[in-house]
Amino acid sequence: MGTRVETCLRAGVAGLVSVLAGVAVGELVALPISGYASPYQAVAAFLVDHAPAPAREFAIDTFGTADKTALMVGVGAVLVVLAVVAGLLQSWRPPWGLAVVAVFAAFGVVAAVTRPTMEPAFVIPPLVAGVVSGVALVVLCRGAAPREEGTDGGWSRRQFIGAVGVLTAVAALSAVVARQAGRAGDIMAERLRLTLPRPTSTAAPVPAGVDVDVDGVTPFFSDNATFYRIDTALQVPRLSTADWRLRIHGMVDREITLTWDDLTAMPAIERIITLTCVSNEVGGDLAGNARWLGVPMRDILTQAGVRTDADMLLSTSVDGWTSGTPLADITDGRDALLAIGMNGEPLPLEHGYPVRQVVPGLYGFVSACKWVVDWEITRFDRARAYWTDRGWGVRAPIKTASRIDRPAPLSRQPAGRVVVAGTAWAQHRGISAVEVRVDDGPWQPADLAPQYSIDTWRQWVFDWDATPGQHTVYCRATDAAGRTQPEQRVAPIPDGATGWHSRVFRIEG
Ligand SMILES: Nc1nc2c(c(=O)[nH]1)N[C@H]1C(S)=C(S)[C@@H](COP(=O)(O)O)O[C@H]1N2
Ligand SMILES: [Mo]
Repeated sequence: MGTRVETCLRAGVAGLVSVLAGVAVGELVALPISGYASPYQAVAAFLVDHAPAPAREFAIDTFGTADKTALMVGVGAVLVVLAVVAGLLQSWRPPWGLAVVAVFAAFGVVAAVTRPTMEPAFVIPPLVAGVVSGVALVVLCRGAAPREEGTDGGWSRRQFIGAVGVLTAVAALSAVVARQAGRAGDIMAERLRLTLPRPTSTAAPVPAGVDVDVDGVTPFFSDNATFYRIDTALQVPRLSTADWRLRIHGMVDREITLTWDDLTAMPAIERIITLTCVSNEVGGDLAGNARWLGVPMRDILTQAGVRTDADMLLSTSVDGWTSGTPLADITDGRDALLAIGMNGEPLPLEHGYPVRQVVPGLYGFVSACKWVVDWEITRFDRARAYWTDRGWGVRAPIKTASRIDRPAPLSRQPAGRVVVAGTAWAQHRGISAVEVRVDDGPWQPADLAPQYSIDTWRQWVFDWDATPGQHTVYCRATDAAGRTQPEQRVAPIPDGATGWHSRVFRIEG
């Protein structure tokens, strides 16, 4: 090979691998900062924002829905050309190659700081990318000049190829890791962009007073951020709407597979439903109430045509967890939902994004499958679910529960009026009464907040005329069928705790 050609080749390759390694390391550094800190994406987004309208329209017309991919490829192509140019310049007119890299890094910084989602740390990845590219470029170009008779400094061909190999490995490894980990950020970004369908039936209006006007009572609505979370997932599944499928099979007339578009094309309803975990001890807080948006599960079962001898829905999540739900509880008219929205947003990732089940009246472990991807219509005498295999119950309707939320346990209160208040639930039956007992005294009725629906919890308040000394206060609820919580303490396993909740208070004299 002619020395001149080889020199050009070496310079170009030096520029290319230096810049690619720098960019890949920059992407890697962006990961822990934020899902929006990618300098590559920032540059692409910056170009979109600042492109003249005709150019943008041309791109959309030409590439259609592939315009984003086209943009990313385009940015990559420009980067490759500039990298080669930087290598050539740095070899013959140093430090002009370095200057090209510096300009490009500066552009990355500008793009990063003008993002609407900007955080100060966003400047770090493009700076790191610039430094890595620059150092690699200087070192590699110094070695790029082939060793000639009478000159010094250049590397042997073997040395040069070795250095290029190392940088290529750095670039490839960083790119792979960044891409894998970036998926998580992609799903979060997808969730933020997602628009949910409008419900064809909205939840009944929430009457004033469902939240009693007393501090320290669990609010009627639980926030998505603080909603209790229970699952076996070590790593929250990352399932995009594009990848989501629900396969419905087993004892059905027709096997069907729903996509996200199929599901969101079906009429969705919005309902307020209180979810509860069977693992609650007496007085436990593993319960939450949210406004859910979803497609009635029975509508989907109807599409598939359930055979009459089936009695169980075995649902499987993308990470392999299973729940077994009585088909009767899904088809009896209650609002069992294949949910896609929670409190006006797409489901949070930890709560089952993009699709989960919510069945009023049943504990979560037999009904509330998150990240659900598979429905097998089967029979209880043929199939078992995750927790059933580990000693928990098979059918588990939620047991009536009531809890004292305030005052705090063991708190000191002045004698006189002490407001005791809390929450009670008996989903899909409803709460008809809550009573309070002080020490060995008589049971006295508490005031109930309005009942939103039989599927939601209900707050209660009791005005206690407290006398000095230490007192134990008990509560118990009665469901709409007239059954009062039993005193007998039973552990959560296998199908839910029973017993009265109590708290001890010191009343000052
Ligand atoms: N995929 C999956 N779904 C699951 C679980 C799980 O471990 N994996 N746990 C269930 C249990 S025991 C409960 S109580 C509810 C809790 O739902 P949340 O975390 O949204 O409050 O999810 C149910 N759905
Ligand atoms: Mo649970």
